[in-house]
Amino acid sequence: MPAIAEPYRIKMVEPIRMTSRDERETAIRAAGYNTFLLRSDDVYIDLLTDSGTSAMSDRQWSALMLGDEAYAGARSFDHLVESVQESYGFPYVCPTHQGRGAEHLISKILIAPGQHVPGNMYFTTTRVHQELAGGTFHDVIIDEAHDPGSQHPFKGNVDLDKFQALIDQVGADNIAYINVAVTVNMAGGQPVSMANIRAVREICDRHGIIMWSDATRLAENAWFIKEREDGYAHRRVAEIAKEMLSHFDGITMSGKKDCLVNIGGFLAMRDKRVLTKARELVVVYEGMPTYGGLAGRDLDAMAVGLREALDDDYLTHRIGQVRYLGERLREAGVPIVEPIGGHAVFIDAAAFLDHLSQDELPAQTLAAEIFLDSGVRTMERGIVSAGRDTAGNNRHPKLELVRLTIPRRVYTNSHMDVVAESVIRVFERRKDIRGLQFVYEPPTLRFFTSRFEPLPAPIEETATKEVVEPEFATAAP
Ligand code: PLI
Repeated sequence: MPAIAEPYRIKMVEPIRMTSRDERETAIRAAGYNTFLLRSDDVYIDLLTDSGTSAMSDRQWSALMLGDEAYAGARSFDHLVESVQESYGFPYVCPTHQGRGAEHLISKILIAPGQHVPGNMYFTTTRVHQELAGGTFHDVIIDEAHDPGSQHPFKGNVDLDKFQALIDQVGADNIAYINVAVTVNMAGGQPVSMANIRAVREICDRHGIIMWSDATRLAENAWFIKEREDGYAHRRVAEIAKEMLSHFDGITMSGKKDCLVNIGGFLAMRDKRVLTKARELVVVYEGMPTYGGLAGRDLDAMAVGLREALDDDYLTHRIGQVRYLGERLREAGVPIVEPIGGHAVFIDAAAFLDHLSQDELPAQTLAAEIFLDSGVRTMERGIVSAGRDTAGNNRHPKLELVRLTIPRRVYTNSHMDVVAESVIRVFERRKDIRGLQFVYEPPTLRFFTSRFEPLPAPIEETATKEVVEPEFATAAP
């Protein structure tokens, strides 16, 4: 495989700071061992998320300067609508401040309390909005998605039997809609095949079920179809993406990923009645229907970014960089989710720290340890992210992962080398790592703001310590 360089030149740089081990210890303690609560200035390489962290192009910065900041009827809105119509094929668009704003509105529009919402694995904010609207989420992803080692090329696929079984069980009328995410974030950035999308559409048509997509990473999904699905190798990603979206009634979009902007989102749909309802709600929760909580300049930057994200060369480099990091880790024996996904490398924290139980929070612990080692910030995607069920019990997801998420167009492969070396160092001393416990837990989306502390050392270890370091006892106040 020939080397692939960044398909862009760097025009502006942002300095980042290296820190000492002492500084990192102070920082992670102050953050309650939660990487979400670290200050960005204390982070060396930030792989917390690919959301809103992209570098914009010169064309996007130019578009920003042309933003129309009129309160109503801004031409920036027209630019976004034109871009969505041309690239995604939906006639109607309702902007929102970001993806979860769109999820909030569509959940309120489509879900009647007591209804069911199948989806190909949950996403945190999506499920919360479905539940707040009175819906019950059902995971209908294929079993392979829950197996970090499975090499299935489309681990994001909907399991058609599970979907049909749910219809048989609750009745099509009690299904608000099906939400198909492309790609599936929580499964490791895994794609859905075109054949699967078509098959889901057929079931929906047979039963009169509405079919929406969380299209947040649709460009990356389309690239995987080009790479892996028969008949698509010679098509442009932009065409594949449009074909994918042609099967859906509508999409929720977090522009912060595959529209290459730092803030923004929208709903796009075919049904004018849904647009009318979205417009009724958007004025209450977000802003006027032509800006939806965004500045005109944000709409313009998004209109340009969503086209750029569908470029074949950009995507080949983007997904190639994620793969570069993943392959370095795999070669060193670090357990990762395979195949390597589109936006991130996911470490299998349960296998990495196999001496910890899931209740000792292996992924949260590993994210804190990687930060301590090198200042690289990653994210927990396991028991902490899964939260509690409606009865208040901890959910125990099958996947207990740490996500190394690569921002778009931001880092080079030299950064990826630093990250790989750090993870490998932590892997080599993994047996010495102890777990964490909660000291503060908010009622919803707990991963954002929970605080933790290290679990106490086992009795025998404490006893040994007291013998070796007796001054501990005397130094105490
Ligand atoms: O962060 P928002 O509100 O713009 O988008 C919410 C959202 C919806 N769907 C999916 C698949 C997401 O990944 C997503 C946000 N993801 C974040 C913030 C992430 O770090 O992955």
